[in-house]
Amino acid sequence: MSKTALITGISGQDGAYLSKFLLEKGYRVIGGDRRTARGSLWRLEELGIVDDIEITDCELAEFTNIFRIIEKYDLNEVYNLAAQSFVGVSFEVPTMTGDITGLGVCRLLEAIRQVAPEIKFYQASTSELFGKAKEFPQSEETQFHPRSPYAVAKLYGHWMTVNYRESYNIFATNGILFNHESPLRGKEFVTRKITMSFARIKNGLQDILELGNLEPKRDWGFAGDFVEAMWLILQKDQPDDYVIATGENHSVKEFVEASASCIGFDIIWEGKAEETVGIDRKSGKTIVKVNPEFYRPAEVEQLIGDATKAQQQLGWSPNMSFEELVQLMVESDLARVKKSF
Ligand code: NAP
Ligand code: F7E
Repeated sequence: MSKTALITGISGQDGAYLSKFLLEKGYRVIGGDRRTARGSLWRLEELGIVDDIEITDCELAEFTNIFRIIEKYDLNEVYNLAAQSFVGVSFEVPTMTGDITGLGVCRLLEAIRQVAPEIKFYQASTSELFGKAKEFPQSEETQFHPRSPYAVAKLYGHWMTVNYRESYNIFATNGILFNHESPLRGKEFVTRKITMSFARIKNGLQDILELGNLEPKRDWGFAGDFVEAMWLILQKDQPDDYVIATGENHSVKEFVEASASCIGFDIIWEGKAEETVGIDRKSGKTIVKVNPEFYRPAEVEQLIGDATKAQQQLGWSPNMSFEELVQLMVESDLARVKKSF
């Protein structure tokens, strides 16, 4: 018997990769998409799976809507990937972020508790919970210190998931995922902003890439690898929480340098901190400039994950290296830009 899964946030990066993964496993995939802001399903189109998914209205701000979905479908698994997921924006819309990214989790869990408590639930938790990290690398045992309205909202979602597991015996789990990127990453996130801007600069469509703080370090993996961990977490006999990470980190500056090198630029840096510019050695042109407008009110300086538990208990480890990821994203954006001519 094939299983049925609901994925909230179907239009996002992870929604696309997870759908593809589950469809290949023979799942019936119900994709939650919010009607109030229906945008494009371009990611599902790019993966060639848009016609294989049953799209349903799913607005995380609306309890009645969530309740109806849980009642309507005979679901085995729910993957809650929907969120206001952009950390930078969360400082501008803190209450909305709390409502969707935080309370939205409670609405889903409560609907599951009342309607179908046998459903297995996955919450998209995040390394941002570690924020001003207390130890390196971060594991399931590391204390949390969130540094943004987004992270605070995710902290609520994380603990509500634990609470519904402990209070009502629901199979509720958290995947504490470190940053994962891909050619399907939103352009507001720094990795895609870099690869798309360089592809445009290379083709004469843009002069300069403006960035914020170049020093923060992130543990960047490939989204296609990370969605497998989400599924593995729900296949265990007992519900639990897992850190999912590569165990290697790089600064934003290093991501810029690696992308530049893939595309044929050779960056030399001049100036310090907010005055920094990146000059292409070959053309002599300034192609990167720090703009303090992109700095955050509170920064997460450095994250690096310890995924030993996932490795030992789920048999999960990442396949794609940092260098391969950068190359994949650069090549994909170059191809997109060329196609647009
Ligand atoms: P994403 O591309 O930003 O996708 C977010 C999804 O949430 C989109 O489909 C969006 O729909 C939907 N959404 C936003 N507000 C909603 C609402 N009010 N009701 C229903 N749906 C709503 O994020 P992602 O990178 O795929 O990440 C998936 C999840 O993992 C998110 O919860 C994120 O916070 C979390 N996470 C991500 C990472 C990472 O590195 N990617 C790491 C750890 C955790 P629209 O298209 O309509 O906006
Ligand atoms: O920023 C710095 C920025 O927005 C990474 C989300 O998926 O991963 C993501 O959150 C770093 C930060 O991702 C720019 O200050 C510099 O230090 O790509 P980002 P994020 O904040 O790490 C976590 C795990 C999630 O859970 C989130 O949902 O890059 N940075 N200059 C910049 N960042 C952006 N976006 N734009 C810049 O121009």
